[in-house]
Amino acid sequence: MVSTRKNQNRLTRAERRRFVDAVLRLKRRGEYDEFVRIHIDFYVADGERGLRVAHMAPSFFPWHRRFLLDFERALQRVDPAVTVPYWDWTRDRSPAASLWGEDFMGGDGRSGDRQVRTGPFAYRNGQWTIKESVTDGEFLTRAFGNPANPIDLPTPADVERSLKETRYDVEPWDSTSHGGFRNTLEGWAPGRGTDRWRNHNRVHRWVGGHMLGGGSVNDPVFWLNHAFVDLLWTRWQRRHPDAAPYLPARPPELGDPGYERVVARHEPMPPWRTTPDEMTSHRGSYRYEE
Ligand code: CU1
Ligand code: CU1
Repeated sequence: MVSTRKNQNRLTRAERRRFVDAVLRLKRRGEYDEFVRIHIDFYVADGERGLRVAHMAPSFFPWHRRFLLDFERALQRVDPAVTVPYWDWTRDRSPAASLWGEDFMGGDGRSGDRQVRTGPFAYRNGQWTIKESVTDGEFLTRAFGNPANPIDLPTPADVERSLKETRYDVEPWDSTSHGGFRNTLEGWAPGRGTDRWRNHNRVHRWVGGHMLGGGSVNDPVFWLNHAFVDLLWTRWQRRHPDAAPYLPARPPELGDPGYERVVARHEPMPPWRTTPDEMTSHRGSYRYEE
């Protein structure tokens, strides 16, 4: 069955409640924390050794597509009508947006310890204890707008610059790749200050708290951000139908900095056997209501 992913701002009250309830059910069963663990384990940066499959790499998009599909299927085992909504952060830019309502994601963290105090994922409401994390603390944290060094969410123009890129990715296939859709949308940029975080990365930075780094799945808004990132991949493909859908086509050779560090089009993406090529289209699994 092909399911439909909707813009979070168009969900009915009942749809919001069912999404939240399904997430809370997975949390109670321990399944949610398995997703958190996988993401932490696969958070490998340029400077570290080994295969980089999830971030700072060409397979950023297909890896997260598979990751979201697994999560969506877990949600649907709890409630078959639920899908992962997307958050278009170029439009819903305010901390007052319904996204952050008491009945959905809850709001910002308080000053001081940055603890989220409202909504279903506030520790004090009894259903959301952080178990798998790279930092200490049992409560979910957020710091909207990065108060120590203020930033805004990415704009439509920021996304447009990325969608205009004619190549999927470019050498050296990491966070220093200059140009290409993948790195400009994943959002690693050179320089200093807040300009270093673009698009996808800037959203993690704007939400702050747990959304920074490997433990970001602890904040359920992670899924809504990545559903939009996934939709933007689809839009890029639509815009560039003649471009190679994924690069590199073949594994980088010995002597290349990408050798045994990045996944080529027909190689498996751990922890699965799925290849980027198999994730290039989502037509058989879900569609986006735009
Ligand atoms: Cu990620
Ligand atoms: Cu992310």
